[in-house]
Amino acid sequence: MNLRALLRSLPAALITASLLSALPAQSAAVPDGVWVREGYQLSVAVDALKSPRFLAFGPNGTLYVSVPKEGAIYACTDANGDGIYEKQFDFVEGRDPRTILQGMQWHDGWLWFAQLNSISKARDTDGDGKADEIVEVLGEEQLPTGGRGGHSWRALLIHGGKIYTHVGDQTNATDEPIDASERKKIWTFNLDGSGKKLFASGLRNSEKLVIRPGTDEVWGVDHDIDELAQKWETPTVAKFGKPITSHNPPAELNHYQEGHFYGHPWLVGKNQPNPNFLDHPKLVEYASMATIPEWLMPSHSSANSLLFYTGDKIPGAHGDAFVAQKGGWNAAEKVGYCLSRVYFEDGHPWGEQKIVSFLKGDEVLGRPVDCAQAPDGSIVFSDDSGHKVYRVKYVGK
Ligand SMILES: [Ca+2]
Ligand SMILES: [Ca+2]
Ligand SMILES: [Ca+2]
Repeated sequence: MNLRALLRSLPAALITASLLSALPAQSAAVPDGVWVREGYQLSVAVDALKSPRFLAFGPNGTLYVSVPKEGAIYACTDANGDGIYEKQFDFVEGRDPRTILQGMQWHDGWLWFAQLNSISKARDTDGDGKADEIVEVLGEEQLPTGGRGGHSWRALLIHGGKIYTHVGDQTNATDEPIDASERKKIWTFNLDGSGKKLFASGLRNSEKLVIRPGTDEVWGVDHDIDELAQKWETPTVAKFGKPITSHNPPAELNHYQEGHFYGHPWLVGKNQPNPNFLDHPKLVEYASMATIPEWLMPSHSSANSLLFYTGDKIPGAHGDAFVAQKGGWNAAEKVGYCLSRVYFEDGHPWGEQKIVSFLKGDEVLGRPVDCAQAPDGSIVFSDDSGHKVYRVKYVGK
């Protein structure tokens, strides 16, 4: 543990962000055993953040990192452009950690950010780098929350004069009429918080929504269901383990379209019935309505976030997606724990390749949460178990 990490582990009352930022920058090392595809180089961009989650670049190249456990958004700057963000300070602070600060996007001079119970926008009007004007655009009474429970991360996307937001299923797979809950859906609002409208339904948990560049298409990755075959596996789990659940269902890359339904919880992957609902009276009706995923990823990879690459620093990658896969607990052999590249052609994915893997055999060396394209054409991604933001850069073979 380096000095910054040690300080971060102390109670907040004992240490301030300004003291941390006064320390000299250190280039922390990538853990031994992290695999990186040939041609790419991995380094630590920001070290010793407490479980960093989501990332957004500001118009001046400042990297904003949401740290829900501290109720803070850090601004991180890299003055000399070496990819090490040597200065970190609070841009927004003092939000209730229980409201899990999540999605962020810079739009029209404001950093928009989502919490479980609000969507707000913040800006710095006096140039000291800290937000001094914070406006709540949507409050708890207007937002689709549908009560507390699991999968409470709130996605946020601003595009085309609309706010897009989503909160996932409150349980693993809640069987209730489609209209019974505002969860498992994408909703849109006008930028002033008016005009609430249903956009899409049948999602399980899509923590980030993005626009495919040059289009108005909304895309996201959706977490797969846990314990899919528990009912059948439980009696023999000591002998056989979970041979069905370990490989099912797939994680999904979806193109979310207005008015469409995405199958959860009754259908998984490409309209495979969830075996727990084989007798559901509407199973086939739901299948006839459902839009299947554009791309499938390994079961329990916990594909958590994506970006579309618009740079020219990674050969052939313009228009491809990069996906942060946190990895899950439910597969017998660990899967995910990686950053992957999903190849696109004519607006559709056709292949996938790991770029960075944090699995060293069965050992987990990191859990990628969110990824973002840096202004210099490199990619940064957060690791909320290793408390770092990494940077991956194409250097050629
Ligand atoms: Ca630097
Ligand atoms: Ca300020
Ligand atoms: Ca689906």
